[in-house]
Order: sequence, then structure tokens, then C-alpha cells
Amino acid sequence: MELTIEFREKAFENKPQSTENLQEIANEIRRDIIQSLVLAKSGHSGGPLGSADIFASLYFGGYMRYKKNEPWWEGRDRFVLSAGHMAPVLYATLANAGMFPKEELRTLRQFGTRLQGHPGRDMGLPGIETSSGSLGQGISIAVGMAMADKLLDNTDKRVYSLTGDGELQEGSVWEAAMSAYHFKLDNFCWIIDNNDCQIDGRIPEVMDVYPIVEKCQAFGFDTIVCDGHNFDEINAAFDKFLANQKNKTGKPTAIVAKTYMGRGVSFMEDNFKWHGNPPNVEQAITALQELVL
Ligand SMILES: Cc1ncc(C[n+]2csc(CCOP(=O)(O)OP(=O)(O)O)c2C)c(N)n1
Repeated sequence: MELTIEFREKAFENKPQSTENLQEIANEIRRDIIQSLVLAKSGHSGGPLGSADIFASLYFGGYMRYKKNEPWWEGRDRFVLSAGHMAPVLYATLANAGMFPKEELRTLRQFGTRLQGHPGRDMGLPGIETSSGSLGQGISIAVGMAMADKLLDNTDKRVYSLTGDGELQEGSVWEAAMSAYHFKLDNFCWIIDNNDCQIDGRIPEVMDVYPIVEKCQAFGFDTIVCDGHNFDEINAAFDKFLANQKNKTGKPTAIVAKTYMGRGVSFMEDNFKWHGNPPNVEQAITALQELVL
């Protein structure tokens, strides 16, 4: 059987929508992740696939405010992918949001393109607010953005940042968290992709960061646990963040999303060996067959 790559231009909207619609969007994001990775012949599969449902809800459920035809619109909310190695899911999401032509997903990790292995702000790709990939730094930058928006500019803009759970082993993550609480950043939402896997093992075996929920609470966050593959739960978590901001609680929000690495592709699911590998052609064919809705 031959591998057919097809980046399908879709017209997904960004508004509160049904679980079925979000599932379709997440499925499309997963297909695009697989397609871009098999072409790139390198890159990370596990984290991107595992977080696709969170991205579908965030960018297409009406939580991130952006304008696809005016990507640098002053009033936009911002998202910082602190776990920069998960770039394929961000690129696939932004392309499906209409920020750039989906065909550009073919250029993942090619020399000189805008879709480098980790997000690079200087590449000028719409939706990439900062460079990231050195774990622990993205969330610190995001907290700085939230401080500027709230304390200096007095806007209602929101800042979201996603870290991995292995990333929590970086001390600077907790300095950022401490600052978010100290500066009462209720416009800041920290999403933790809690797949219990990292580059070469399960989290407790490499460096135990649990209990994550209690740590976030202790750092002053309104902490919500959700099933990161259940749209009702993901949406409810984002709704709570929006309510916290609206009610001016003065507390940042943390969403601990329980996910499975490699979600949606049976032979990758919950297997840390897929942290940093792309599928080969045969594996991509199987994956794309599984991702037919
Ligand atoms: C400061 C720093 N140290 C090490 C790395 C190499 N590295 C990239 S991803 C990763 C594991 C991260 O685990 P996790 O946050 O759980 O992401 P997941 O495996 O779920 O994708 C490591 C150690 C890095 N990018 N930055």
C-alpha cells in the first residue's frame, strides 16, 4: 500500500461547539501531525498526538481569541508552547486555524523553513509568539507576557502556556509559577500535559514530580484536573479559567490534563519510546488508517 499525503484545507470555526465537531478537528490535527512527521523523517510524535484534544478545544472552542487574517492583531490572546519539542501539534493547529496554508506543513524541519523542530519567533510564522524548546523557559516568558498585559497595559487579554510533566523537573517552572501567584495573574492559564511519560521513561522513574496537583495548589493556583481526552472536561476547565479572570479572583489557573502520549495511534499510545520519533512510511499508513473518523 502507498502512502498518500493530503493536507486538506478545512474551514473550522473558533466558537463553542459540539464534542463531535471538536473530535473531528482533533482528528484532523492528528492526521496532519503524522503527515508532517513522516515527511520530516524526524521529530516528536507522542506529546503532539497526546495533546491534540487540548489544542482543538483551546483554538476551536472559542477560548483563544485570534484573527486568522490578522495574526498579529493587538487584542489577541497568546499561547506559548513551553514544551517546544511538541511543535508539530502547534503547527498543525495553527494551519487548521487558517493562520497559514496547510501545504506549508510539508516543510516541517526542513532547512530554512518557518516550521523548525522547535518554534522560532524569528521565523515569522503567525501564531508563534516566542521561541521555545529549552524546557522551563516558555512558561517564564508567558508569565512575563501576562504581567505586561494585566499590570502595565490593563487589558483583558489572556495568556496560555503548555508545559509537559517531565518539564516540571526544571526549577524555573516553579519560579514562573511563584511569580504568577505573587502578581495575581488571573489572566494566566497554565496547562500541564500530564501523560506520565518523558524522553526515556515514566515520570516517577526518571525524576518524580508528583504530587503535581498539590504542588500547583501550594503555589497558589486554582487547580483543575481534567481528562485531557474528554472535551466536556477540557472545556469545563477552560470555562473555569475564563470565570476566574472575569471575576477577578487574582489567582492564576492551572489545568492538569491527564493524557496518553501518542493518543489516537494504537501502537504509540502510552509508550514513552514515541516521545521523540517520527513514524516511518508503513507506520504512517497504519496511523492514518486509524485516524479515519
Ligand atoms: C532545558 C532542557 N533540558 C533538556 C531538554 C531535552 N528534552 C526535550 S523533551 C524532554 C522530555 C520532556 O518531557 P515532557 O515534558 O514530559 O514531554 P513529553 O515527553 O510528554 O513530550 C527533554 C529532556 C530540553 N529540551 N531542554
